[in-house]
Amino acid sequence: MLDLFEETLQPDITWIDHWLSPGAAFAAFAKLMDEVAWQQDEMNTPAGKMPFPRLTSWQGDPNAEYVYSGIRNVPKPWTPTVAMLKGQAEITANANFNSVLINRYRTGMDSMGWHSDKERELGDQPTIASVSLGGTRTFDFRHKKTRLTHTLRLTNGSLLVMRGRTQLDWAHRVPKEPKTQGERINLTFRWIHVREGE
Ligand SMILES: O=C(O)CCC(=O)C(=O)O
Ligand SMILES: [Mn+2]
Repeated sequence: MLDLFEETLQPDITWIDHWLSPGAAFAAFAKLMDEVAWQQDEMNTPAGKMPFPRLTSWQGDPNAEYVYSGIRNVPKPWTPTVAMLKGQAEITANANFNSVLINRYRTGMDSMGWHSDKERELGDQPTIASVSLGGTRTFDFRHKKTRLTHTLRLTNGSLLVMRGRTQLDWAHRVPKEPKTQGERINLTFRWIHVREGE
């Protein structure tokens, strides 16, 4: 039955352009470049360890631990600009967040491959608020069964809220765009369910 309604399939999202004014967005971008402890993490591939094609940092409440590449990680404490954006995102998304993954795309050759945010700690139907700052990048959704795709352009100061079945039914990515100039920072605010007694 699914394919009869293919053209109406939509991820459960809200995208707000100009969520921050251009001035506020560029000010936040400049502060984050400075205050975030950027890391160059590595992934395991059949060819050995490779650097991720982006810089990353996790911040959050001290108990909001997450498992990433099989390793249990404690997030770094909230820095002022990240805490300010978290408060604003919580109001707009009408949700609470205790953790954020911050990604820095240094050029159009930095990227994030197809994935969905489905770590066990997030639960089945997480609300995730994604703030974009700096250069505009393409963001693709692909339906897991039909392969139908939807494309957004995530602009400076925009907010994308993903909720409901979005992570269950859709994958998403930020593809490489060799012609794109300009750095971009993205923050995905999440709620990590704390595992008691482990
Ligand atoms: O950079 C983006 O817009 C997406 C980041 C993302 O998907 C993630 O952090 O899981
Ligand atoms: Mn994601």
